[in-house]
Amino acid sequence: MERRTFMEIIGAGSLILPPLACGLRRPVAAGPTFLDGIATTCELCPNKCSVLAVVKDGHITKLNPNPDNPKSRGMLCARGNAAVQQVYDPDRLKQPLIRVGARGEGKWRPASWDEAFDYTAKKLSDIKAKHGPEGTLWSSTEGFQEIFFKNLGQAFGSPNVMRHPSLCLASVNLAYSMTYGTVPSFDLLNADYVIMAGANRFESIITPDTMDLIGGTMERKAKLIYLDPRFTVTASKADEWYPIKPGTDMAFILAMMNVIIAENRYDKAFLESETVGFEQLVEHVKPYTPEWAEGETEIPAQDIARIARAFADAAPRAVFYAGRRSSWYQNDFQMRRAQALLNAIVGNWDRQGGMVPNQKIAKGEFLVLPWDDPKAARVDEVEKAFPLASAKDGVYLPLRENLLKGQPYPVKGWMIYKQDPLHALPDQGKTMKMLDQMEFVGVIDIAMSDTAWYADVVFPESHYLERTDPIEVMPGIWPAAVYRQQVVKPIHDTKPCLEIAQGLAKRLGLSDYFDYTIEQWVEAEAKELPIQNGLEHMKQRGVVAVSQPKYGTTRNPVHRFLTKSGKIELFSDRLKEAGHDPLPVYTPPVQPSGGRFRLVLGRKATITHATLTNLPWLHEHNPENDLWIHPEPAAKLNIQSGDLLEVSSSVGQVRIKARVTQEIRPDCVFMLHGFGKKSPWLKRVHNVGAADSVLLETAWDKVSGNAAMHETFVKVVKA
Ligand SMILES: Nc1nc2c(c(=O)[nH]1)N[C@H]1C(S)=C(S)[C@@H](COP(=O)(O)OP(=O)(O)OC[C@H]3O[C@@H](n4cnc5c(=O)[nH]c(N)nc54)[C@H](O)[C@@H]3O)O[C@H]1N2
Ligand SMILES: Nc1nc2c(c(=O)[nH]1)N[C@H]1C(S)=C(S)[C@@H](COP(=O)(O)OP(=O)(O)OC[C@H]3O[C@@H](n4cnc5c(=O)[nH]c(N)nc54)[C@H](O)[C@@H]3O)O[C@H]1N2
Ligand code: SF4
Ligand SMILES: [Mo]
Repeated sequence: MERRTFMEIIGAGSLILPPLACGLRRPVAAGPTFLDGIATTCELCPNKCSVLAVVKDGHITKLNPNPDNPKSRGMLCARGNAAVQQVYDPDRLKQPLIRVGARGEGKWRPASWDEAFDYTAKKLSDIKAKHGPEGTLWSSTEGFQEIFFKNLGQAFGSPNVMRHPSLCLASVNLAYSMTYGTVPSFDLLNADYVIMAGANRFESIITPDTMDLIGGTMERKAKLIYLDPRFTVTASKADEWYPIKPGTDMAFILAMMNVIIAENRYDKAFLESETVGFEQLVEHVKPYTPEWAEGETEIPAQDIARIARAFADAAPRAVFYAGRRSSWYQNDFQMRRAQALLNAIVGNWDRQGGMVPNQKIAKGEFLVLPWDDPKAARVDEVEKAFPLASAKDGVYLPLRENLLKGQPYPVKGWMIYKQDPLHALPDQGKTMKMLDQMEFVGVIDIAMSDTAWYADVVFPESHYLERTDPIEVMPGIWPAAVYRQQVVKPIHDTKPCLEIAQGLAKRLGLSDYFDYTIEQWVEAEAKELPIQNGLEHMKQRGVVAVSQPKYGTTRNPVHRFLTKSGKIELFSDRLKEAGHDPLPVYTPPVQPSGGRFRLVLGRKATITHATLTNLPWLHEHNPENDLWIHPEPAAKLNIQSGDLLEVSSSVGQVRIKARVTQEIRPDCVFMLHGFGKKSPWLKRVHNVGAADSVLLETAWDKVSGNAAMHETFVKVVKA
């Protein structure tokens, strides 16, 4: 694609959506597709939008959005478009590599796949002989081939299969599960009143919420109230923006409940029939008045009271939106529980424009030979320390603490799939120590990430446009099953994760667990799709979806919520039994002292986490990160935009340029993720800007074990 065309598509600085999406206001029912291309599914972030890839003479020339998918609403964002460039990126991994110099020295020798498999299998077998299979850690982030990597770790016998949620959304998921027995979606397409607290939907894209919010606020005029210490793009599109004092959202929510209950604006019939613990909640929120909350949040009491009334009046078409990345504070679970309770008392559950339990699309499953359960307990001791958390996903930061102490047993091998722990975990120095104490580190990636740079063997996975992956069901109000099929043959010596797992399995004596092809796997899944000739349909269209959402499926007298009481639990006995507050109790956050600032994090529409900053089309939009600082403290510190700063926390120090802006509160600073790379192969961002993970301190939420990434205070001086 011509560069100019691409720039036209992504626009300049606006919300980054191609023209088709802007013209598309409603979910598209399955119908004829007027766009050409091979149907597949984007892998550049967790949304998995549907794509039609245009191929000319064996070369991908363009990616179009596929309007069949009601979840992606005919949208393909700037990152999704830039995937073309990723395939042909000269900086991508092109063949297996084995380290020859010291770790991090950057001396590699290209290896054949046989060599890379033999070498890795020998190392893993040696560790198993010495420490047992539990002496290995298998960590990964979501992706359609992640299942094969997890299966290999489990078949190997390790209990230490560690997924990403405890860096991302574990606390919000647990809060809604403990309350409703499930994690719902929010019907932004039909809501009349939306409150978002630090859910930066116009930059942190979640489908279909981002597109529905555009429809909602710009076309349908639904009210959007937005709380964020920063003036984000979402703030700029909101009806009201409040630069809330960080860490005080729970005070705002409790005060809203105080008003709604005191003024009898709650849904009495719903509370009586569907919930337990309302009497306790009534007593609990009495002290939390708007006047009290004003002192905590710095949001005027009259605004809190007015918003509470308007929210209750608009219900059930009113939502306090849950947010996605809930790795904020040490009381994150309880803050999200407070949101869940606020939604419950206005009765927006399972109603159009409210909070709706997710629907799914049926699909088949390929049955693999079962392996034995691991003999050892997990090294993160999740069952003991966080009995309510998801034991199968684990808790990453407590795991790192234990691992560094060698407790309860040593872990000496680390296999990593589609994850960059040096950037994804707070305190990069500590993660580096964790890498250092490993006898073996193997990374499966598409790029030479920083973690790959410190590995012993790097396995290049084929790009998503070069692979066929399992069919995945994306649950939601408009659920979809999506398919990723190979668009072009791998252009370098790369393999999909399944074949990497099979290569290792063969040498580890585990081949029986991987005795199938991706085609057989997909065929088994497609057989039970609710459509005729499922596989053929998927190859042609890439999507099976519902044309209309279902509301109210759980609003009937026989429905039981998947909680202990079978009802929505406002007061939670299970929390009490586990030693936690059964109703959310507010504790004021510790404030930065001694001229320090709270470091807050967030995203931009053209970056995914710590990646894509090296890709030319996107790099142009994000050449370097900088530190947002308010003009008042900047003046005191004699800092001007562009000045080089030294920013330090108790665990690290970075140099980064200043951006003096009123778009942030005076007590916070902010920087984007994805810069200050150690890997010289990411040449545009190698030593450019700074990595937030260097500064972030280790802290986690007490109930879920989710990382708490807004608890770090930093000192800022001119360099
Ligand atoms: N400091 C800080 N830490 C954070 C966050 C933050 O905002 N700031 N956000 C948190 C959140 S919400 C999340 S979800 C996590 C995400 O944490 P990570 O999953 O580590 O996120 P990414 O930076 O996207 O890194 C993914 C890696 O996968 C590689 N990759 C991409 N596509 C493929 C593929 O198809 N196959 C393979 N094998 N590899 C691929 C990329 O090159 C990259 O090295 O980070 C968490 N940690
Ligand atoms: N473009 C893009 N889109 C993405 C992703 C991506 O990497 N890039 N990643 C996807 C993933 S995995 C996730 S988890 C989601 C994350 O999406 P979100 O859940 O929206 O999270 P963040 O973008 O990290 O935004 C957090 C916001 O909270 C604000 N904030 C900080 N402290 C407080 C506070 O105390 N109170 C309030 N009210 N606000 C606060 C920050 O300033 C920031 O703007 O985005 C998804 N979508
Ligand atoms: S939001 Fe963008 S990057 Fe994420 S899946 Fe969709 S098109 Fe791809
Ligand atoms: Mo995330």
